[in-house]
Amino acid sequence: MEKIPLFLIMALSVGHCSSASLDSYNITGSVDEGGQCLCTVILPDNTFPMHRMESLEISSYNLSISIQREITKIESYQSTLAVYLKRLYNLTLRVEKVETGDVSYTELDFTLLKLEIKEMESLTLQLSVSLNGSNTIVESLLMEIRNISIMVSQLESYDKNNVLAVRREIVLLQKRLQDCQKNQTIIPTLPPVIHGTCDHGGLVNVTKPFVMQLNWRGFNYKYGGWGRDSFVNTSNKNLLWVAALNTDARMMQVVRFHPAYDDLLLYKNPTDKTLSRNYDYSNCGQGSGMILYNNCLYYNCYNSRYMCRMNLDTNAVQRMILPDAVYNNRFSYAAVTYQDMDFAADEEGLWVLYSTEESAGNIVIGKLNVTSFAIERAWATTQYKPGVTNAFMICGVMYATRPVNTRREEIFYMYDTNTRREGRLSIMVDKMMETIQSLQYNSNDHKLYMYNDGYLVTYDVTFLPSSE
Ligand SMILES: [Ca+2]
Repeated sequence: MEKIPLFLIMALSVGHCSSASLDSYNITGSVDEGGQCLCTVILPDNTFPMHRMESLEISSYNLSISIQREITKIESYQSTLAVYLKRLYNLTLRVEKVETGDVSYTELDFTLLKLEIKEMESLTLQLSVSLNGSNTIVESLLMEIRNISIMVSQLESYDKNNVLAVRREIVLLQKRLQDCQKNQTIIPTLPPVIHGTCDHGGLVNVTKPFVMQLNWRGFNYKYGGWGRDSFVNTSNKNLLWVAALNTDARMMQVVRFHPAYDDLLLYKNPTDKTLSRNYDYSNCGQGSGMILYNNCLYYNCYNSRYMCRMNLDTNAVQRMILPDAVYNNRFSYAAVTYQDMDFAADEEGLWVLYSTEESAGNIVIGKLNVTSFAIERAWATTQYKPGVTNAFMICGVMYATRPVNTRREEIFYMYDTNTRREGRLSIMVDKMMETIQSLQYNSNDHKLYMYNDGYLVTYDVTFLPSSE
């Protein structure tokens, strides 16, 4: 091993060169002109491990290079991460927009979205591996990306439903067109009947359905009712109400109102009325038999034999027992639950259709006195309530429907409270979706309002001319 001399320059006091502590080593020393003491120390090999020092220096150098390399890598990842974070933020905004309904589903390119998400996910995974998976920011980013991916898939499945619904509508439209061409020569033009009057010979036909839109709570809210104020010549003809029940298909907890038709179509200017108060659900509604009549919403009070009436101006809720009426899904309509009470209104006033144990489940037609909020008269029919899908009143005549198939309904039964006569008839009603949750007539526009598996649908009715 080569001996390497080390030169130690010691700043010692002038003229004094101490060598006391270095006795054991070979030391030569001299004092220069400036009075500095210069010593040459030759260290033996076994005292200072020069070879280790050397290798340490080399390792340190290599380490600093690799650290520099890693730092550069992390810096580049950080800048890419910043770009992707920005992209993720944009994506979140877009998904939020879709969720809040600001853009239609079709405006969203799902394929592109999914690609972008996949790209981000792979980069984040790469990052996570290079950082030994210990970086919490990257972990949470990965989690966020996966959440957003799930969200997009859900939205896409909704969109598929939407596309399917539209396709079904197109098929029905084509069918309607064909029917229209076929029937063009058969249907005679009937004289118009003045709204709110009964100067006609009874119900003769129902037009094809007109689908307004989906209820505001979405596809999953299949139960409910909707319409306008059914009171003859109401002062609030433009007001529209939509009551989408909770997904338990039983409780009406919130009712939405729109001041005008355009608002309903665009889901604009809504007013929501919540019927529960601090976990008290007694004034909530039950079933889809509700109706708006003279600025009051009438419905079956939740979990009870009572009828509820909420004044829209004051929000006050009145309760009144419906004597002997069965409730809590005893005799609901076919295919729907909890519609033990079905409120109806026509040119003659307000009605409630229900059953009793005494009637053995057959429909009882009750005429309501709106002043006393009590039944002033009742008619027992021979029609079993669970045997019909829904019913409505026109000029004191109850009409009931039953399914023909999943796309068609038939108005097949009638009971005239004026003559106490019942009878059979056959008027076909096309439906958009399979189940009718609510069907009622409004004398102010001669329309039927149907809540059809969450869709809001109307029909125009036509009457026979007066027989006199
Ligand atoms: Ca009804």
